[in-house]
Amino acid sequence: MALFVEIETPNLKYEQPLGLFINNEFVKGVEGRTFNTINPHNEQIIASVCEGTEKDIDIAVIAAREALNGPWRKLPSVDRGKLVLKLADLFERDVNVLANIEATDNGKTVAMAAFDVMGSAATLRYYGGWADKIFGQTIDIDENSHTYTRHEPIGVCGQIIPWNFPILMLAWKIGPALATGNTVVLKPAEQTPLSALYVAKLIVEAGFPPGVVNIVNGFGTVAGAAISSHMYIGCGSERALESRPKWEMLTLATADKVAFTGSTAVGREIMAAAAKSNLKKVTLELGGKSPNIVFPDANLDNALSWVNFGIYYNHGQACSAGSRILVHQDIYEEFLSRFRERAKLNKVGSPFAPDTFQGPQISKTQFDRIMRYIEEGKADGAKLETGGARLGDAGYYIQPTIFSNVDESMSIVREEIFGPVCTVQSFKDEDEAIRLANNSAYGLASAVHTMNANIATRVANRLQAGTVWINNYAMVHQQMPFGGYKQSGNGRELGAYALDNYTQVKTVRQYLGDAIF
Ligand code: TXE
Repeated sequence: MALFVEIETPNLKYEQPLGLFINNEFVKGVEGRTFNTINPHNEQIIASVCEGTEKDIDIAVIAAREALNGPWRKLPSVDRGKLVLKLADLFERDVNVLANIEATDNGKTVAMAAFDVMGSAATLRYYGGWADKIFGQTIDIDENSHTYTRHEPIGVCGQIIPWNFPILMLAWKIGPALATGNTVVLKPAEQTPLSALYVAKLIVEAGFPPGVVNIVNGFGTVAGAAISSHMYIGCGSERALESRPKWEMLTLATADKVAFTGSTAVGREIMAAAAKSNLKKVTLELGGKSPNIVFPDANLDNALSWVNFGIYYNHGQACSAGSRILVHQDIYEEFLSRFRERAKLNKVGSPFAPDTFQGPQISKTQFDRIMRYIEEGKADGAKLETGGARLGDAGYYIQPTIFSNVDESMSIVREEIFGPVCTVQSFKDEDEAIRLANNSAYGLASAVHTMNANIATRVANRLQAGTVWINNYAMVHQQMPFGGYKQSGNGRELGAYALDNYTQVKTVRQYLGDAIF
């Protein structure tokens, strides 16, 4: 098969790499397998890309290990930072191409995709700036001691990302990993393999040494599982290195990690695989069922806009989607009828039409899953306020959907639907709002809308969630840490906090006196 193909979108033509990206080269998989990626707008095949399997992961891990022990480790931190900054520049230069790839492969609008690309560039630039500002502490113990800490890279980092924000998740993952001196084996989601491969070209152009970033497309249960159970992302793979001398196996063995964004179910498997293999470090950014709370004194126009945006942006395919809307009983009826009208105004259609707000869902699997939840909601007795049906007969389009008359026994209230579907419930006071909001296995995000600063701060303090937005929703920024309470994961992405995910602390104590024993 060809390793490159020319792809034409409604706006431009570009050259799309199709291979696995290992050691700065595009290659075929060892087993020669390929898989198709589908355009969710028209259900047509866009391209056939190389599929990596266990053997390719092994090769990529060795490439990453050798880069780590070779040129990457020797590079001064300021030069490491320059490479990440250069990559950010290239993202911005190619924003148009990348946005067109995302719109075609993922189905999000070109405008939202461009926003993601610019956000990715900003993330890389933020972490590029950190590269030469990472240092430990000097610890005064006594006159005869010189004690200090070093914040060292963890090593080879496996990174497994989802399809809802393909390029943004890539930047969130590689930015802090590279800035802190790690090397990477990244597996994009099988639904959206294309933008990461284009980024691979930019990685070469930026001047990264071979092996620092490796990108292996493939399926979760094959390539993804090979990463999380890898003995050499961590230590000691017989399989990967059986032909190598023992001393080299030991040199190559350091404690590494896997970082994952995706479903809570797979997060559990990844943690178990890490535990069963070599206790590699694990960070997880998982699902959510985030509450969006509206008090009666809120600016209702603003609150409506944020509630609408909070659930329907990215077609409801956001881990932080505000899918449980809690409204004070005094404004419940008014809010619900205005929200219903507002949701109907959201333009659903082609990602390439300039006025589209909501594109198709990512895949047939996700489309079916969302429709199943809608049917379950109806069967459980929830009231369908608007939507609830497929739109058109080609592409995975679903109408913006609102359910009322729900309670916590229903799956549509408890489980992550990951589509343009939300529930609206009323509450009578602050305590009830908090009880409903926190009654979830998840704890990723939340929001409160009120003009009363005391209520806002009290509620923010009591919400069990990694992020609380006050009078806004989904405003994520590269400087703000993002991550989950409860079963929404562990570790924090973005901000200075993410540096901790990719460094380990070494303590060095030098004794300056004579022997004491
Ligand atoms: O996710 P998966 P899916 C949630 C959301 C959605 C549901 C299912 O609720 O409806 O998950 O989506 C890789 N070992 N989120 O099935 O399977 C897979 O190849 C290692 C929330 O698409 O979790 C892909 O790269 N890796 C979410 C990635 O995991 C495995 C974003 C995510 O896929 C693997 C996406 C395995 N055994 C879905 N199985 C968020 N937090 O934003 C799969 N993968």
